[in-house]
Amino acid sequence: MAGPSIEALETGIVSGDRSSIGRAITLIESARDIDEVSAQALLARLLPRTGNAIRVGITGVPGAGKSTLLDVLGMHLVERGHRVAVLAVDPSSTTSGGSILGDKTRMARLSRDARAFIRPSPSSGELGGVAPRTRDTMLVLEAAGFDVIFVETVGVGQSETAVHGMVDTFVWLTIPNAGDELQGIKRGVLELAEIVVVNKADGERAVAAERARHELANAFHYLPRTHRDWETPALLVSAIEARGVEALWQKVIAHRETLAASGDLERRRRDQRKRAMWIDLEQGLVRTLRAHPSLRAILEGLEQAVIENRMPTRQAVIEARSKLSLVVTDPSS
Ligand SMILES: Nc1nc2c(ncn2[C@@H]2O[C@H](COP(=O)(O)OP(=O)(O)OP(=O)(O)O)[C@@H](O)[C@H]2O)c(=O)[nH]1
Ligand SMILES: [Mg+2]
Repeated sequence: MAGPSIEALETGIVSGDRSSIGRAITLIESARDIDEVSAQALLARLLPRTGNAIRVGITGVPGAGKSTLLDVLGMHLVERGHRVAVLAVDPSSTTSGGSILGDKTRMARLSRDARAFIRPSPSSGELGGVAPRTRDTMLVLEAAGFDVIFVETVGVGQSETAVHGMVDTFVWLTIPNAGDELQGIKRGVLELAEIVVVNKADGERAVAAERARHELANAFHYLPRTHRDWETPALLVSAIEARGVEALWQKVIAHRETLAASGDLERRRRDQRKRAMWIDLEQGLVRTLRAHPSLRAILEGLEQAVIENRMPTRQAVIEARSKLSLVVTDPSS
């Protein structure tokens, strides 16, 4: 991408210039190697200015009201002096194509507010590529002075785990329904949820919402804790009527203080960085292997042998690894 130098971008970002932020995110999301190198050089310079935001993940089934809630919560916070960013992690956004429009219309007020920044999911498709880019984008926004960052994801596949791996507090949003509330929870979410929120507690649904909240609060009382000093609370909100929003924010702050008090906030972030590096490296290594000129043919041969059932799967893996170690010790082979 021809454009301003890394130094100029850095200066622009630090002063909060939106077009510099936009350019940096474009670099981060680019699939070109040369842009990747520039993006990482930029991040390396920005790193000392990162880490100051309150990072919150929010997940829930499609239509639970995540974007609507973030619009009111985001406005609530900017009106109290915060600068708020909302990032989306949506591994399916390339196929559905609806996420950008949805985000802009559901966050109608926040998306027009100069104190806020909304970024839909990068359209690189696979979650493996989306999560590291969202993480990097978060760092750019922190360097630009955004002090509250929300990461919204629809609860499909591994997206919750990916988001949990980049935030301080993980919020699970649900809506009242007739049956057993716990049946609506995916197993993995039980262990991750640090705050549970029942949305749409308004109109005819108000009673069912309170019942759902009560059931969930009970359940989380008996479930293993996410942290020894924290019992996952269950709250009621109505995003449409902007009710329960300050109470939710107070819980976010309380959770963060609980983590910080024991040193676990810093430990969590250190651990997140470590994991992010290894996950990214593992995926990157496989891509490198597949593209390697002399390994490619060997891997394709092994793959074919496995497909045709001429070779056990693990034997193919063992052979691939021994060929790899030859390449590593003698790169010219
Ligand atoms: N009655 C009521 N409706 C709500 C409330 N919050 C959201 N909705 C409605 O629920 C629908 C979905 O809201 P969104 O905010 O787009 O939900 P989402 O969870 O972001 O959806 P995806 O991004 O598609 O996963 C919209 O029609 C909203 O108007 C609420 O508090 N009460
Ligand atoms: Mg949404």
